[in-house]
Amino acid sequence: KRSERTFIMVKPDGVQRGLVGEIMKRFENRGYKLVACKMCRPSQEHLEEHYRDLKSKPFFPGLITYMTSGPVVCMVWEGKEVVKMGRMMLGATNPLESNPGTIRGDFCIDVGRNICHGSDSVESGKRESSHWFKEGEIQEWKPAEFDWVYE
Ligand code: DAT
Ligand code: MG
Repeated sequence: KRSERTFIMVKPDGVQRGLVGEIMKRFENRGYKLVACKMCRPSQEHLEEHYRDLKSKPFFPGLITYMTSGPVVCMVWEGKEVVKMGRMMLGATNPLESNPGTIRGDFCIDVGRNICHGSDSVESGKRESSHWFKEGEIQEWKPAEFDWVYE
């Protein structure tokens, strides 16, 4: 259970608005472990593959334009139930339905500018982590606080 991984990305609007540190801080503070992190400017093809399940949606072209509009910050976080908790920490897809206290509920308004991405299942956590990171870019390490976070 502790080795579950989720792919979290700060979208171009989150980067432009200076929210990278804030988003990372919430996962760190919770006790989750950062195992990969980089800034990049993904291609249209790379994003179309990432969002392949949404290809038929009317908002797909706009989503790709938004996502290619600037650099993003990609991360992989590891820990107990991190996929489910990551989604909860992000908030609902539509920020207007996100509770205050969640990242989207605290920092954004429109669904097309919802500042962050998080994997929706353990399976997509795996798929997305290896879509965005090469094997050598994901680190295995034991945080000093590990035994103080987990019983
Ligand atoms: P999530 O990002 O919460 O996993 P999703 O995978 O269904 O949501 O959609 C991916 C992104 O696409 C989402 O973060 C914002 C955009 N999107 C989703 N539904 C939308 C809609 N109805 N109108 C505009 N953009 C939408
Ligand atoms: Mg999704």
